[in-house]
Amino acid sequence: MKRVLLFVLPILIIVTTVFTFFGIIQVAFEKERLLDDLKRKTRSVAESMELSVKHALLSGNRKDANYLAERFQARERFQGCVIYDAQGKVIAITPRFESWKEKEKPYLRSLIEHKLTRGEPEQFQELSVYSYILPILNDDGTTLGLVEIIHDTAYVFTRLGALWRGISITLIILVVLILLITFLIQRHIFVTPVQRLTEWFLHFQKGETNEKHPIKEKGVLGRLANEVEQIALSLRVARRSISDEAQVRLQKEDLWTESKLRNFIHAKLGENEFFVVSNREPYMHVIDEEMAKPQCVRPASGVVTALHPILCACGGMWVAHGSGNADKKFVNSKDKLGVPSDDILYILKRVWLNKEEEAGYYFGFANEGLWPLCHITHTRPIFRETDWQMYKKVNQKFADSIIEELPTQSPFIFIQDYHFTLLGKMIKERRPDATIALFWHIPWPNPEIFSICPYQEEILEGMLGCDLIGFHVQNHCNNFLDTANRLLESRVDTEKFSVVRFGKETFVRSFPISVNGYSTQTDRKSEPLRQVKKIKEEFDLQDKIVVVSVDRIDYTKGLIERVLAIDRFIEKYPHYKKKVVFIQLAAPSRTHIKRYHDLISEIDELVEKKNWKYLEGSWKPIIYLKKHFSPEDIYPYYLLADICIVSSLHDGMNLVSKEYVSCKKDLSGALILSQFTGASRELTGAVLINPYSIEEFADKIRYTIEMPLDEKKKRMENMRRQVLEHNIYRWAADIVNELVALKKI
Ligand code: ADQ
Repeated sequence: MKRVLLFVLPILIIVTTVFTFFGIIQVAFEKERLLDDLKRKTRSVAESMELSVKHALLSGNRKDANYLAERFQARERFQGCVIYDAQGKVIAITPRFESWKEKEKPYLRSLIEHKLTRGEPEQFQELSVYSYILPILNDDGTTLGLVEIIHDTAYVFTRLGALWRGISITLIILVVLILLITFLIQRHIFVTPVQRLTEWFLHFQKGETNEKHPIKEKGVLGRLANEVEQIALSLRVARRSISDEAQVRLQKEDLWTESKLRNFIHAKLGENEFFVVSNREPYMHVIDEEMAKPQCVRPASGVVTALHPILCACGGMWVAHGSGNADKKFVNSKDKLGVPSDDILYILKRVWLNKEEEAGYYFGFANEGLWPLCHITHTRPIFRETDWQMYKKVNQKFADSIIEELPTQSPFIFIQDYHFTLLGKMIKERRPDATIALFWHIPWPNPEIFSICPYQEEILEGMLGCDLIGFHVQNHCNNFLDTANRLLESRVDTEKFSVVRFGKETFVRSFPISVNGYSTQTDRKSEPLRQVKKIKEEFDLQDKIVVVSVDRIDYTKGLIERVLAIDRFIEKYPHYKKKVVFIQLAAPSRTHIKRYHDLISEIDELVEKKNWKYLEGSWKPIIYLKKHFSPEDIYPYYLLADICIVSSLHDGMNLVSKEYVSCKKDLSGALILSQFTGASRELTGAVLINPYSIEEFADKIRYTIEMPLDEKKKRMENMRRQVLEHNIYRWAADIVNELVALKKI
């Protein structure tokens, strides 16, 4: 409709202007004609009365004069007659014009004297009238008196009004006709053929043959369709051959690499497109307060760390919350952008949330409710009805945003984490052909703990809309199956590891997430070593044992326990004073939540207190670097760390431990790892700790420092093998493989 208007608007403007112009001319002519007509009529009435008035004046009979004037009272149109004597005095007047007498008429004397006629428009009360005065002459040429005929001119304007109405109605009819005809023409020559073409493309995309749905268009559009058909066919052939080649190459390579995953995805998914949905976006545009210009940053998030290399490998679309304060400046009209900006590999679609939505869905329900519910850290989950309503609304918003992107052929959607428990069901209801997997990046609690959630049923139902649910470790899978079994009317198949509800089956599997071999993230090999040197000089680390930790500031990561253990370690083994330095890289996160806000102050105070306690010269035990680092900035810290400590109180996997291990190509370094991380199941070469046991933790620090070099090497070798063989590409491939096997895409 917009296009029709755009096309027809200039025509309408021209037609209306021309019509109005001619209308004005026509009305002006008509006015002239009617007024002339009126004047003529008035004059002839006056002349027709001349003789009768002359007799009345000569006889001096007022009765006759009154009779003549009163005859006008009954006339249909508003008319009147006034008879004057030779002095200009009124001797008879039509009663409806009685007050006309009071009107000053300085011209009467001159008319009488010079025997002149006068015809002029006049005003009578609110009326416009035309007055015509004729002198009545005696036979000897002297003036006996005057007769005045007054005629209302209103009917002229009524006629003109009617004329305007007629012109306007004709114009409206004309405009409507032009619109209608244009609409029909454009429908016939443009919309219908394009609709037919679109339909044909849809059938073509689904691979339906040309005999069943031939191209009906002739002429230019027909030729266009033929060209597109050729291109589409070549694309399809190219894809098929890529997928065949991929199958062959897959069989040759052992270790999972970016290119192997790309081949694998092409081979397995063929033409099915790949979509990832997460709350956190892989790239944020933020305006730095100091620099005052937008910067592109990679958020500190395990989910982003894991998923980004996969999207780089196989393309597709990542749908996420646009949370950067300058994000809107970098998207196109469909809220999308290609990333990474210097070498575009996939599409990022940003979904916008207002403050209330973000507060209720993200900070409220997801991070004050589900996050503490799933992590056993003794932080009480908070469930507010308003947060839950916002959480549902935002899930629906994401569902709508994804559905409008889905292609006709069964797409593959990979949902991330506890922010989107309802998304699987919402998408499945509208696109049952979509294959949906959900990966749960945090732990899943046992049924007793989960049952405190007031919305347990809707959450489980939402998750079971997916075809596959993945957890890091088998224990979380078992907890989920127990939860579905106990809290929902469903059948759990313990052989197939699936949940069946109302005939819909959802498979539950463990897929331990990993990293992509962290060292490959920077191209210039000399740069990190230069950075290592710089950091060592800056913090005076030359002859020190360096222990590094890298975390988001979160109560699940055990930062407080770590500082207490460091304190105990120095207290118990004081000969390590000035010999060991603990570096903590800490990125503030979820700072709008009070618990996180308080935690930041608590850590600040504790670090300050402990550093003060042991301060000796320029040495202090803890170097606390509270900010967000880019992966390239973290890398040199991993390189220089003799030990890395991960002391989470509860963690789905923990990628920092795997990043550290994958950086240690020379097999140097050692890992102290909490037994409550998913990673502790795989990284058996780590020194395991219970972060709640400060005494044991402190001892394990000493134990690791004093561990013989050979043993350290062996342990590191063992952990590196595990991480390299089970890297992030393998993780993605395992999930896709499982889905293909389950769904037979
Ligand atoms: P997270 O809780 O975010 O992830 P984690 O797995 O340790 O935890 O990943 C954190 C990521 O952020 C790492 O890539 C790390 O390098 C980065 N990071 C940490 N501190 C940083 C800093 N100061 N500056 C910049 N970057 C920093 C969730 C679950 C985990 C699970 C992952 C992936 O809680 O259990 O391992 O998802 O599934």
